[in-house]
Amino acid sequence: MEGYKSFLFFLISSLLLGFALVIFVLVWVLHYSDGLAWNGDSAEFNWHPVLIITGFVFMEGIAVIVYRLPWTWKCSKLLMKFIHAGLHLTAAVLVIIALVAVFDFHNAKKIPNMYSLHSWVGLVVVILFMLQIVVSIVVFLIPTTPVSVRAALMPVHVYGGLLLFGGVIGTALMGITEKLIFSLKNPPYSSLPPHAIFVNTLGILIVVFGGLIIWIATRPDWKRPPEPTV
Ligand code: ASC
Repeated sequence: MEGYKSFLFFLISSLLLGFALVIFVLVWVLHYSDGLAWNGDSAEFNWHPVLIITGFVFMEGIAVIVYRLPWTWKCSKLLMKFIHAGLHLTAAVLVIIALVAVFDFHNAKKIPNMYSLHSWVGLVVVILFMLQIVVSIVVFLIPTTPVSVRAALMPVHVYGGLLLFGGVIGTALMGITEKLIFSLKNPPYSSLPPHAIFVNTLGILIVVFGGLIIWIATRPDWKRPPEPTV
């Protein structure tokens, strides 16, 4: 593999950053906010950022680059497909729970649903993500799908996956911003209290994580070597 050391640097950086994202969101909700519970209150809302960042940012990021880990190249392509799909499906479950948490919290508090740009873009991303999963299982996992169809759809699958991953990151940044504006009143967000600095930093780390994952996923030299289609 060309540039193995550089690959390892990007991989280890993105793994460390991914874990840091999960720690940051947990510190945000457990230390700066009202913790985690399923009680129709702010602690229930807090599942939303925790599950989105764990599932839709970190787990998805790993799912995107899982074929590129050189020590998996001796594993069968089919096994790697199951791991790739399994990470996406697990992320999908976390995302659904994250959405239920936010709707349930809004309804309990009589807060309107689906008015913000965050919610509009987020819903489109979630719907397209679910569509990508269903289409990809049919096209790439069901053995009877002709190779010509797989080959035609592969660029759309790769582009769609990266577009969705970028969409998740943009949506997460909007969600973080609106949550800070809503929740920081005294002292306000504009006075930049430690809570705001901490969560702004989380937003920056999400962008850097996304940048690393997209870099790893788009280096042609780091692709899994081709083999007969499974
Ligand atoms: C697959 C698979 C590939 C591609 C290829 C078409 O399902 O394992 O390597 O699709 O056959 O691009």
